[in-house]
Amino acid sequence: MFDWKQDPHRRFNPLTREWVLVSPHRTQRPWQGQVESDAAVNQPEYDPECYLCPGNARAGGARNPHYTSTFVFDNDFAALKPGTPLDRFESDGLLIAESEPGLCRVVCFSPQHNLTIANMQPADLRKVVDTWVDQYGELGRRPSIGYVQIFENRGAMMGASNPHPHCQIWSSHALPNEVAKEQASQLAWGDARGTCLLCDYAKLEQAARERVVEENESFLTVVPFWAVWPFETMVISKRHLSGIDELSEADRDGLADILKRTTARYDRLFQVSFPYSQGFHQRPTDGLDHPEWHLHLHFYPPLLRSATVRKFLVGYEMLATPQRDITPEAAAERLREL
Ligand code: H2U
Ligand code: ZN
Repeated sequence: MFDWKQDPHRRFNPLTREWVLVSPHRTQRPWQGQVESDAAVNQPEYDPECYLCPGNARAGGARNPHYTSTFVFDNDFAALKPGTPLDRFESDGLLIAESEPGLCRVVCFSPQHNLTIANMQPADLRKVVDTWVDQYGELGRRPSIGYVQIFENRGAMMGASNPHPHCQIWSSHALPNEVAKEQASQLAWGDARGTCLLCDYAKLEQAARERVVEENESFLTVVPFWAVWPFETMVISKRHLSGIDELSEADRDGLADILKRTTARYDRLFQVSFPYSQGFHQRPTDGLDHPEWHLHLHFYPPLLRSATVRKFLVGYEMLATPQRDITPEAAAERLREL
C-alpha cells in the first residue's frame, strides 16, 4: 500500500465519478504569484449604497421594502426567464441547443448588512433555512421547473457582488451538469448495491473520524476523501432525506447549527471572513420520487495557505485533472483544531 501522506496518488469521487490528483509532497513549494488583497473591511450595519439593504433602491430600479427578517426577490438580471418556450435545435449531432425556461431569485438572509452565516444568531439562521424550504417548494411545484439550485457566493474572491448576507436561487427546466453527474452515480450505486451512496459514505466517515470536521444530531461536515479545493467540505444529512422539504423541525435547527459551526471554523482558519461558494444538492423537482437522492451541501472555498494566497484551477487542472497538495485528512485536522 502506498503512503497517502507522501506519495502522489489519485482519488476517486464516487459522486461525479471523476478523479483528483493528490500530491502531498508538494506543499512546500514557494509562491511568488498573485497575492489577493485581504479585504477584511469593517462593514457598517446599514450601507446607503447597498442594493440589498432595506429601503434602498436596486440597480434594476425597484426599491427594497423595510424588511426585518429574510427578503426574497426576483433577480433583476436573471439568467433564466419563466416565459421561455420549450424547444430544441439539432444539426448533424454536433450543434445541439435547448431553450431553458427558469426563474432566478435573490434571498437576503438579514436586513443587517455586516452579518455572515458565521455570526448570525441561530434563530435568524433558522428563518433562512425556512425560507430555503419555502422557495424549494414553491419554485419546484412549477411544471416548467425541474431543478432548484440554491447557492451562495461569499466574498469578492468568489465573485460575490456584495458583502450583504445573501444567496441566489436559479431554478431551471433541465438538470444542471453537476447534479446530473451526481444523480447518475447515486442511481448506479443503488442499482449495484441496493443501498444509498451517501448513507454508506456518511457511516464510513463517522466511523473513521479522520475527515470529520463538525457533527450534530442531524448533519455531518466532512472534508471529502476526494476533495479538490484545499478546505472543501461536504455537509451531509445523517438520515436518508432526498430534499430540504423532508427536514423535520429539529433537522432545520440542525442545519442552521451546522452551517454556523462550519463557517465559523473557516473564519478562524486564516482570521478573515472566509470566501467560498456553497450550495445544496438534492432531489430534482421533475415530479418523480428520486429515492436515490441524498441531501447534502458542498462548500468550495478558494483559499490555500493564508488569507491572501488562493488556489487556481488552471493549467493541468483545466487540461487534464484537478490536483491538490495538502491531503484531505490534513485539511480536516486543521479545521478540527480551530
Ligand atoms: P451575487 O453576489 O452572488 O453576485 O448575487 C447578487 C445577485 O443580485 C446577482 O445575481 C442580483 C444580481 O443579478 N441583483 C439584482 O437582482 N438587483 C440589483 O439591484 C443588483 C444585483
Ligand atoms: Zn446591505
